[in-house]
Amino acid sequence: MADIEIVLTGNVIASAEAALDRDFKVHRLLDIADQAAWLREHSTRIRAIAATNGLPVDAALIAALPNLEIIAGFGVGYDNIDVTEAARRGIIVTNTPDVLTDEVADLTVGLLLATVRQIPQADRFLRAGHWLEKRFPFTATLRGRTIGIFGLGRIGLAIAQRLAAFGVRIIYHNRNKRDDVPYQYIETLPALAETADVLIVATPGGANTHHAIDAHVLSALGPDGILINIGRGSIVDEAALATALQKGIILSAGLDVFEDEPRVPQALIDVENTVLLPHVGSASVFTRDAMGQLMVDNLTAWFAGRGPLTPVPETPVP
Ligand code: NAP
Ligand code: 8YV
Repeated sequence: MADIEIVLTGNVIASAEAALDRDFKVHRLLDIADQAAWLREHSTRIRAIAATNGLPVDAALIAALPNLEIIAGFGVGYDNIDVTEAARRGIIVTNTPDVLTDEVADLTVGLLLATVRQIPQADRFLRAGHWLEKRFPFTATLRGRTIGIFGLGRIGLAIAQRLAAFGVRIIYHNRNKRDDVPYQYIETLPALAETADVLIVATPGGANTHHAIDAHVLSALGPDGILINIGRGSIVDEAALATALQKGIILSAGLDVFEDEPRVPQALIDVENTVLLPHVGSASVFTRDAMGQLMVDNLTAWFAGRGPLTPVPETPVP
């Protein structure tokens, strides 16, 4: 299949780039200065896109590639891919579910503990020499908290299972109640925020969840409330969040994702009551290798006539 030509939209882990180079003729969009001119000349030869998260595969790019068969995403979230347009044209979209679930859930628990017990703030305090002068202030606690999970899917459930060991109460909201979990279902997101005092966001991004965490939800979470977002930045109204943190409408926030990555609003950086991570939920070598392997396996399976391994629900196997 080395003669099959594909486009790679950005950077993926080296092991995946090497596998793509071994199995396909890869054109790297980032290396092409005049992409429009390049697409006019080469578009008919491209049969697949290997799509890195964050860089859009929009309707225009899909339309520019008339012989496109499959878009293989590097990541479980695919809000960067115009999946409606792909489905309309009969193009398969794949993602990388399951192989990253545990890694992201581990990171979420770490981010929650770091936020509630102010671990990065305490580290900064010690490094600055302040311990020689005074003690670090007492922090909030996880004890007695109710954790509300917005998006009890693969990752949300793995977070819940980990947090169960901490002896906290867990409740959740999805569009659909699950019959296979022991956690209480809450009918609406505002009611989830009202009942919980930690709100963990683990839904996909995209139009359905855009700014779902708004001023109203933050107000419902309350002055002892903690927001943790590992879903997508677009789910949170960042301006409303900054105001809520500045005014004590909520206590603190731990964020791994932002609306305009890698740009982070200065207001979220300036406040002390945030823990901010550069979208590292799945970013271990082990897990990125597994994600890259699954992305490549989807492409090789498709071109070997075995169908895609992990198509997204919107573009099921024909
Ligand atoms: P998943 O298994 O599809 O779970 C998504 C959950 O969100 C489902 O339970 C779904 O339930 C719920 N949901 C979807 N839309 C909703 C809406 N509008 N309102 C309420 N609930 C909604 O996906 P996953 O594998 O757990 O991944 C979840 C997301 O995590 C990804 O899409 C990605 O954005 C993010 N992620 C982030 C990182 C990181 O590095 N920070 C890494 C991996 C993934 P219903 O369908 O019943 O609503
Ligand atoms: C990665 C992610 O950051 O899988 C996702 O949806 O957000 C993360 O695992 C991303 O996919 C890598 O670019």
